Parts: sequence; structure tokens; C-alpha cells
Amino acid sequence: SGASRDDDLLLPYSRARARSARDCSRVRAGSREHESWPPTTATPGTRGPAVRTFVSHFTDRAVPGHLTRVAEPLRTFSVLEPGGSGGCASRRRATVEDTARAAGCRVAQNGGFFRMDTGECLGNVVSDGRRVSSAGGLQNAQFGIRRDGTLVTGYLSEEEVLDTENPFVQLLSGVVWLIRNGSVYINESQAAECDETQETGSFSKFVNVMSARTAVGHDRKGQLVLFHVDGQTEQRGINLWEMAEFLLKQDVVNAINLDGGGSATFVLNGTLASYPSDHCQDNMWRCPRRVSTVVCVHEP
Ligand code: M6P
Repeated sequence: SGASRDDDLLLPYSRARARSARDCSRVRAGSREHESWPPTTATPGTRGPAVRTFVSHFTDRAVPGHLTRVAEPLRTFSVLEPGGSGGCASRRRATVEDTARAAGCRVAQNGGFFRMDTGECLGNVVSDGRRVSSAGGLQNAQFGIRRDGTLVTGYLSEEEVLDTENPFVQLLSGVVWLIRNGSVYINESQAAECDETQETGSFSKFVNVMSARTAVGHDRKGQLVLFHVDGQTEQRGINLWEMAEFLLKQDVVNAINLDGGGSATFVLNGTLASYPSDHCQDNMWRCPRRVSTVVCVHEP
């Protein structure tokens, strides 16, 4: 359920309070709530992505993961289709390693949500300027980069996705806008977003269950931030509140939640560097899931 009336008085944004059930209506035109962060020039000397490996305590649990900062995302960040271009059209699924190796990614993580049964890419996907999947105006959290380097986080109408004046060169959809302008935005997201884009269960289970998680956003310096933690749904990992709190402490200003659970994968220089939760055919071992889109940091 959404925020209570008393909570609403404390929230900086009041628009979302009217609705409490999931909203899967399509918004074709007009302007939706989102944040735009102007492009920033990187401090000289920053070269390549800065990857930090952590084992952090969340409540009473030690959870491993990675935090990556990217100084010039316009030049080095791409949303990739599964297994290369054409992957969404052919509903391909590929491991993050396969997609990342072919594209020469230094750092790569799983990206957007997809239909587990059909392989369909869900939501908006703009990959290096090519629009290969459309949300059709369904309201979920978006993260993208425009041609001039502006970082956009939040909700977009179909019309805004198709903007031609300063078009998106990279864009993908998550579920739940975790942090908006420096504040946790999870309650508002639960009221505003379509939860048919996730297959974990009810929207509140999806938000509150312990699991492997990934996110994308940006910090106060305008650096793009990738986040990943290992987990196993209902047994290990973190919930969305814990992820948002962690990111806030890392100076993240806007962030959205990407696919997690057995999809959560972190690949460093083409090599798997996370512990996926999906079981292999032999239950003894864990195998990286073949997923849909990938977020990739590459050479300029
Ligand atoms: C399936 C299998 C398991 C996996 C489980 C949960 O049953 O693939 O190996 O652990 O799904 O997957 P998820 O956490 O992504 O919901």
C-alpha cells in the first residue's frame, strides 16, 4: 500500500499520493515527473570506471557487492541489447559475460527487466542512439542520457521518450525510482508505477524481500553510478530500502532499481565477478542467468 496521509505531509513530492494501487495506464503525451542533471566535465586525470568491492553490513547481514563510478558517462556508458544489436527484436537472452565480451565492456551488469518465458525486452531501450524497445507509455522508473550528456531519471511519457531536440542516446527502464533528488522515493514509486514489469510477486514483496539487487543512477558530481549486491531471494541480499540508504550514503542523488534476483550479475573485464543465485542443472553449482539488456562501461 502507498504512503499514509501523515507520511505524505513529510514528503517533498505530493503528486503520487492520490493513487495507492499499481497503475499500468499508458501515458502517451505530456510531461511526467523526472529529474535532469546537466552534463559535467570530468576532472582531468580520471580515467576509466572506478570499481569498489565491498562486504557491507545491512541490519545483521554481511552482503558483498560492487559500486562503480563513471566520470564521463556520455562517452563511456552504453545500454546493450542481449547478445548484441538485434537482441531485443529476436527476444534473445544472453549471459552478461557474452554480451559484455563482444562489446569490450570493462564493467558490465544486467540491466532492464524482461519476460522470463519469452525473453521479451521490457520497457524502453535506447542503445547507442537506436530505439529498440518501447514501454508504450507504461509508467516505470527510467534512466537515460541525452545527446548533450544530460542525465535523466524518473518518469517519461511516450512523447518525452521520443524527443528529437535533445534525444536519448541511452535509455532503459527499471521498476522503482529509489532516490529522487537526494531523498528516498520508494513509497511514491509504489503508488505511481506499473508493477506488471516484475515477476517476483506483489509490489510490496518485490520492494521488501531480501534478494540480489542492482541499480543505476548518478552522484552529486554527475558521475554515473552502478550498484550491485549478491543475494538469493528470501535468503540473502538486501531489500530496496537498504539499497536506497546505501546509495544515499554514497552521495547518489537519483537512482532507479534494475533487475535483481537470479538476474543480478557483475562482470569485470569480461569475467564473472559476482555469485549468482540461479542453480545450474547440477544443483551443486550456481550459474549466471541468461538475461536481457546490459549496462556497460567501455573505452571512450
Ligand atoms: C528458479 C531457479 C532458481 C532460482 C529461482 C529464483 O526457480 O532459476 O535457481 O534461484 O528461480 O529466482 P529469482 O531470485 O530471480 O526470483
